[in-house]
Amino acid sequence: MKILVKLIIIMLILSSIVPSSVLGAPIVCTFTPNLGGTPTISDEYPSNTTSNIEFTPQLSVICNDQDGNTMTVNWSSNSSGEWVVFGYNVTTNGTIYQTNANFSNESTRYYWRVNASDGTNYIVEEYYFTTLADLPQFNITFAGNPYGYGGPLYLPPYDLADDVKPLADEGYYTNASHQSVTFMNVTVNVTDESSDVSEVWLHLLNETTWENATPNNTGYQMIFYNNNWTYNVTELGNYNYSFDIWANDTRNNSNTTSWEKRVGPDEFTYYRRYVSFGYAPETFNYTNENTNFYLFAERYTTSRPWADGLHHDQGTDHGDGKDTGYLLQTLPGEDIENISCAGYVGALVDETLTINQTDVFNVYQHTWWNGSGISYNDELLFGYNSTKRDLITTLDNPEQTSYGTNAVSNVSVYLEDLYPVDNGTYNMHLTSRLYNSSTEFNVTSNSIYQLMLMWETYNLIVVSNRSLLSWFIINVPDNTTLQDLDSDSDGLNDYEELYVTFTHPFLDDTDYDGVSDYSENNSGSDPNNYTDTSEPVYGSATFSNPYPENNSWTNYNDSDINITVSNPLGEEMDVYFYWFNNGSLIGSDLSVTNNTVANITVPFNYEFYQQYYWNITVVSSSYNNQSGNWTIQAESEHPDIDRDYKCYPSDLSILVGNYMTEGGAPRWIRSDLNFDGAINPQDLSILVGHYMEEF
Ligand SMILES: [Ca+2]
Ligand SMILES: [Ca+2]
Ligand SMILES: [Ca+2]
Ligand SMILES: [Ca+2]
Repeated sequence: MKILVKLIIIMLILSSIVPSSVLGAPIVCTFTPNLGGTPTISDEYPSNTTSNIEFTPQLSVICNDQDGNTMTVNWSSNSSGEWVVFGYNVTTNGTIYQTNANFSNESTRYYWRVNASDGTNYIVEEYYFTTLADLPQFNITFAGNPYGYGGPLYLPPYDLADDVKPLADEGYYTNASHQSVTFMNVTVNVTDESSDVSEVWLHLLNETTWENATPNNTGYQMIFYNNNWTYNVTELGNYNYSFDIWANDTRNNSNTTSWEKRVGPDEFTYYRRYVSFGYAPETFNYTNENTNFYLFAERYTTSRPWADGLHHDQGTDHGDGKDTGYLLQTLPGEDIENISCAGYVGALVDETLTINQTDVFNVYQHTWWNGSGISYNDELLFGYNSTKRDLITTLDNPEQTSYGTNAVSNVSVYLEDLYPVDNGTYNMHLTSRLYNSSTEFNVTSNSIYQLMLMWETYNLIVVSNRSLLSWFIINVPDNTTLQDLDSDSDGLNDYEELYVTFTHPFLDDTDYDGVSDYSENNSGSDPNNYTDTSEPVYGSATFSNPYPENNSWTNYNDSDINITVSNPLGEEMDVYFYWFNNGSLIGSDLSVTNNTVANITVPFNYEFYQQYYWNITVVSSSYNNQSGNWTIQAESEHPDIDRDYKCYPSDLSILVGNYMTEGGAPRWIRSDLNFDGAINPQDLSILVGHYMEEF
């Protein structure tokens, strides 16, 4: 070092007194005068502020000195808690390198400095970078039944742009769905940026209890290939299930994720998904009423609480998110359910329905609507998606025939908070008709989500509440069958309701105005317009099949009186039984179902050969009908005896014969009877006399 310093001093002295051109070439090669230029530092790696840098990277910079002087370079970092030099270079112009063993933690920001000096001038540059996250990352690509047909229309939105809504694989479970099967298959893709994934486990949540939290439980199976782990979870009970995935990497870093639903593209808020197993599947059956569906709205917007509120992961809506609804098997209440859009609206069958494979051959539509650009005569497009990928095609080419194209009722009603039009009074129109499907279409518990009914027109509003009731019936039977049914016992048969009055065959007051469909139809008010009512016009309650039959003979101790009672409104009835002679009440049978038997018991035995007259009064909320009277004539204990009040020998033989066959109780053997084992004529007279005396 001392020799070098002396040499530099000598050179400096020489350079100050000798022109450089005089100096020999060997000296020029080893001596660079410092003319005041400052070193520069550039092209650092990792670039300042960058992220996802691998651990302990090789740091580098390019040092340049304007005068070409040799530079001394110090590298320092504060990774140990204070600024400490960790590297040293002596360099001429060019790239230099160092590493720092401390720069080895994941997701950590490291600051580093480079100080380059040419002996006179120096420069310091400070940088930072962030190491990569070395946690296993998850993508749950499937959770469902890979052998099941169907699945939700869309996958979870995750980080995709709002317009990109990929379709789910067949069998994918939508959130909160009910399944008849008792298993699920889960496939998850696990990646790790800097090391290999070593372990992946499924943790199952059964309602509120974590199960199978230890690896390799026999309750499920794990298959590994590439970066996809597939679990077959079997033998699940009738509960709500969810799950977590947990993974570890070879650096012993672990991470976990849950089966969740993201509630919006702009808000990183999630809630846990679940699926329910073991539900007994229903079969669509018109007479069970389980083919009836009512329209409900489900809001989903870009903001909470409605962001992606749909079970099937449609994602968020650009606008107010009122263009999709649900079809549920429950009646709506007073609140107006409305779906609306400038383009089209649709409604999906409830995901909680579990059904057997069912062919859909027609759908009956009864919807209240308003469209600013259409008239009553415009047909509303309507259809289903035969497979989820055919949804748009099917909508563009609805296969339908209709019973009518005119609105069958119109109601002017004030509605709040409607889109796209503001609050106001709307003329709502009712279209009610049957669509036949010419294309075979069947649904199962897992494809029920695909059954979507849609209308495509401009600025359409479709509403429903208990008075403006919008409903659908899947698989309406043929007309002959309908004509034999009055499912709601309102006096109109189901054919009349669907195709004549356009009322609900399972509701006796479709528009919920307090007057029955039958009565409105009879009196001329609109059974679909809750603002149009009239005084009820009732028919009469009717009675049939009185027992005992009128003017018939009956046994003295037959205490039963009954009669079949009916009324056209199908109401329950209280039936009172009276003795016609004096008007005294015999008894009553209350809350008798329409078209069934009302029954009482007479509290005494009839007198022989007397006539009794009785009648009934039928009372319900709509009826107070009194019958004429019927006659009961009481006869003897033995109805095959001639009833002329005289005893003939033939009667005696019948009497004795009956007596002898009645069971031979000891009481019949009187002490004055000379009973020697054979029946003599005097025995008969005693027997008959005894018989006659007994009453
Ligand atoms: Ca009816
Ligand atoms: Ca009805
Ligand atoms: Ca009514
Ligand atoms: Ca009405």
